[in-house]
Amino acid sequence: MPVTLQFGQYGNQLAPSFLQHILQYSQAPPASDLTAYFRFQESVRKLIPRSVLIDMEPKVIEKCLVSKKLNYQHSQAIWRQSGAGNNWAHGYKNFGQSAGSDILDTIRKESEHVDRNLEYLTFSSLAGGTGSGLSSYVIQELDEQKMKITSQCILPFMQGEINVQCYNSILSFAKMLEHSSQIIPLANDDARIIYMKSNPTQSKTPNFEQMNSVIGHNLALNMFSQELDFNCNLFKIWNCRATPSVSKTESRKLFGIVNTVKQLLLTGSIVDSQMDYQISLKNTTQKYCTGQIQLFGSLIQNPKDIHGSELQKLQQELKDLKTVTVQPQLFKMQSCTIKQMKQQPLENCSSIALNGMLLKKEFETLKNDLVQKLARRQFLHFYEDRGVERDEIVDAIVVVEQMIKNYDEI
Ligand SMILES: Nc1nc2c(ncn2[C@@H]2O[C@H](COP(=O)(O)OP(=O)(O)OP(=O)(O)O)[C@@H](O)[C@H]2O)c(=O)[nH]1
Ligand SMILES: [Mg+2]
Repeated sequence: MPVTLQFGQYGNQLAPSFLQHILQYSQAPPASDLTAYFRFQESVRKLIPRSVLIDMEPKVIEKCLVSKKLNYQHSQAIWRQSGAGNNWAHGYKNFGQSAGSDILDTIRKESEHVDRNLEYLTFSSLAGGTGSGLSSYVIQELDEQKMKITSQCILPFMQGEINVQCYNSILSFAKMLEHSSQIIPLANDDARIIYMKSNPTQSKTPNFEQMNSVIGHNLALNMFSQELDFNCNLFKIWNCRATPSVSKTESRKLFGIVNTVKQLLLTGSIVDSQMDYQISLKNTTQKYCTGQIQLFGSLIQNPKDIHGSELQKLQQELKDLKTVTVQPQLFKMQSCTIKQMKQQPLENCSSIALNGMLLKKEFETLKNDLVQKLARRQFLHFYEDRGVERDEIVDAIVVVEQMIKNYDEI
């Protein structure tokens, strides 16, 4: 049962969207057990999230606390008066030291409400200061207590966002690789693409709230009724996909969903519209360790239905994919489970969690940028001034390089 830890601006803006989608999908008939992410608090007679809200500036947390949508309690929140100014070292070293014990205390109190299978689900951005740095501190401490941690993080826009984003992202991600059991990275560029492709009439770029509704839907569909569980130290990275990619209520045919799932696997695409349908098993280059696919919908229950046979076809094809012998033999999936679900959060939909390195290009860009900046000692003093030495940064680069190599060698 996960306690949700919301770090920094991203964590405290995204987690409410995720939890609201969990509520919405869990209430689809037949109602599934809500207690994973929520608990009933007798004193207020309300369902409240099993969450801890952490930020070093007050603005975003105040918004969470006054919102009536999720009933967050003041006792679940820890904040200070000014943030970490996009500096991982400030979050990790300074705030870790000054606020760390208060934060761990609040986490401990929330955890006391969990009576079985205590674990943690963290939300943070990689590029900021508080979320990236302070979450590194906290997951390190929780790992020392042998806790299971799943970390969801957002990669920055690759163009022109924060000039030290390569430092913060690589330092923060390396800590996740070291201390979390599994990581669910998503990219802001991808969230923007999904939103824009799904809303072709809107010409303006989406704001964070709109992007968070895309991410919240995706994560909730993947996580409201299944546990991502691979438990392998070398391969910790899950890429979540959803079809439909945005939470629309329009009815879809299962036949279309099954085909879309197949093409999402073959292309590695993040969005289910305008995929490249030229890509087939013969010319794909995707490699996965494993995958977990859930198909939701009423039609699945009738095996005689034409859609039922489509489903069997997908199952057969996925089985074939595991032992595929086509040339060039590039597509690889060592194992994959497909679950058919009776719940119906939306009318026929699917969640797809793929253990693979689908964000390789983005991580390589961040890593190479950091290597170059470090060689010129550019921005290094921001980190050294706060007690993070060059060697610690080099170690983080090596950890991320090793992760990329592990996936290359599948
Ligand atoms: N998708 C999405 N990205 C966000 C949101 N808020 C911030 N980001 C991204 O997160 C990164 C900045 O990190 P923040 O979470 O704002 O930073 P913080 O943890 O509050 O840390 P400091 O403000 O530096 O103390 C950038 O890459 C932003 O694009 C959000 O609500 N949604
Ligand atoms: Mg902030």
